[in-house]
Amino acid sequence: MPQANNSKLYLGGICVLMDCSGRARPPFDSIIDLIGAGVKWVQLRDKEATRLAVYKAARLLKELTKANGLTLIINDYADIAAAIDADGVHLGQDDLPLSEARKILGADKLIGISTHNLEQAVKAQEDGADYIGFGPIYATSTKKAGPPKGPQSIKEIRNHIHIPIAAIGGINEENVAELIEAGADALAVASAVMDAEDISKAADAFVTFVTRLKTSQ
Ligand code: 3NM
Repeated sequence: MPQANNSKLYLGGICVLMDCSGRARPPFDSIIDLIGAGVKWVQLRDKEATRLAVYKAARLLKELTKANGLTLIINDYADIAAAIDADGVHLGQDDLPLSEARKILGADKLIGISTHNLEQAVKAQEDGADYIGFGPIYATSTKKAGPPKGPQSIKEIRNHIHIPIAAIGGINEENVAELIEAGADALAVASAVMDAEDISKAADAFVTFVTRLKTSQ
């Protein structure tokens, strides 16, 4: 089971991006379903809400994730992650440099970085990231993320990266198997879960499927 080098937190399986940007459901609507389905890692991502709204949502999620043993990562905002004592922050290439986020969060918190090519992935690892996101693997409408790189890209990245790799972008139940086969530790998923009519059912299917794939590896 992949773990961050500085903690015992779980960094494998599926990471559900609780992406609230443009989605009608508030995060509290879905977190109970995700917990019930056995999801162990969530990331709060809202590119549209005010920082105050993100902070308030994060504070509530913290209570629920802590009580149920989930890893909670806050997208973009190291200060909010620190304020609510989240497990860590996920940074993009245009966010605060990792070294600055580390000053805010300290050595024990997780810092993940979105990467889109080998150079960025290696740099994130050298800078002390605890995991990388790598994508987009497939076409996605959740983010303007450039052309899809395909599952083969995970194989190439895996040869150079020893920290956990979360594949991201257009992931659904049909393509998880080839990504795990290619060497992804985790699958970061937004729309396939958050846009599902039944979040609980969609998340449960992912968890069951990914657990089966991982244990048969
Ligand atoms: N980052 P969905 S792709 C947030 O390539 C994000 O870094 C990406 O959403 C990257 O599962 C992406 O709906 C969107 O495709 C993921």
